[in-house]
Amino acid sequence: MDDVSFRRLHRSMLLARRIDEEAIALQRQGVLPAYAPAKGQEAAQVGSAAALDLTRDFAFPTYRELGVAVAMDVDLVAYLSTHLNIWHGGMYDSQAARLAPFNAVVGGPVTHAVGWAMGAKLDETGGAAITYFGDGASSQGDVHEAMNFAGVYRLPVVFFCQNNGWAISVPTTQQVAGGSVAARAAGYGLEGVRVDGNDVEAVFEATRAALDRARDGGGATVIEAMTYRLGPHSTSDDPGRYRSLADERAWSERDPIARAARRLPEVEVAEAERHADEVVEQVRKGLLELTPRPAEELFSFVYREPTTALLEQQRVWKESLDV
Ligand SMILES: Cc1ncc(C[n+]2csc(CCOP(=O)(O)OP(=O)(O)O)c2C)c(N)n1
Ligand SMILES: [Mg+2]
Repeated sequence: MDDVSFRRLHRSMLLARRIDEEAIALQRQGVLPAYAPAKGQEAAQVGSAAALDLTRDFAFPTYRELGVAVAMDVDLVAYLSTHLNIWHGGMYDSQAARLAPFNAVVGGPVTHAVGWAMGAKLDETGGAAITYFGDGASSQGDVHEAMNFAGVYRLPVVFFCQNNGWAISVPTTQQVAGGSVAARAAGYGLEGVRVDGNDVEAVFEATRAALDRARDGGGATVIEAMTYRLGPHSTSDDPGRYRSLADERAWSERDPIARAARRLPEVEVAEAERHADEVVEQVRKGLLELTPRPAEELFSFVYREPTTALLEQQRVWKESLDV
């Protein structure tokens, strides 16, 4: 990888870390109702998303994909507005950003990505989907059905699992029988790859190869990025109740950002820090300035054409306002 590309990956990871810290601070200050920290997973998220071709690919994130949004250059105020709970989802244009609204249903984005990939194949767009999911999500029935479907129809999709060691308080060892998510790919006729999820360049290369293969009609790949969630599951969680500090410290030593920074001149790291500080300030200001949306929008954009049931709900809601 050339220096410019590597610098860009480091810059995105650092920005993701700083915004993540700011989001936690905003939650503690009562601005965001809740937040799911991504600390420690920046290499997996940024490395994979940076490999996308934004003119034709599409990403389907979970609730923990801030680094993906950063790497895809999504407007971060609009992205984080999802956590403010003032609208259906993030207030960015998903179609333009190539990033679906994030999905809090465990395993949910996986089926969406496979459906999108089916459409891309039928329409011959040449694009590929990437779907994010966790080690915990890999136990969901939906994920297995989606992988089988992708295998049967040879769909252009990359199943990107961030194995961060935990599904809230349940360790991977207690729910991934066989010890590997990537190994399951073989059963569905898919490629399976395990990668060091804290090595941003390795993640980028593995994802780029999988996307190329998908776009060339070679079928889907399961990538299992081995990483660690350094923070709590969410701002309501206390990891001290189920894991040791020694474990967290050991993984902190493998921090993906410090690791990337060691390959860069100090002056570039300082410049990336300065840039991150500037963006954090803008994002904080932007989020604080957001105001609630018109309540009527609760009914907009749910379906392309509203269903009879939805129109009926809207009517009842309007009536209740008149009382
Ligand atoms: C279908 C469904 N079941 C349960 C939950 C509650 N829940 C939220 S996150 C989570 C754990 C997910 O773990 P993993 O897939 O490893 O992702 P991570 O949170 O570690 O990124 C669970 C069980 C949910 N949101 N959706
Ligand atoms: Mg997990």
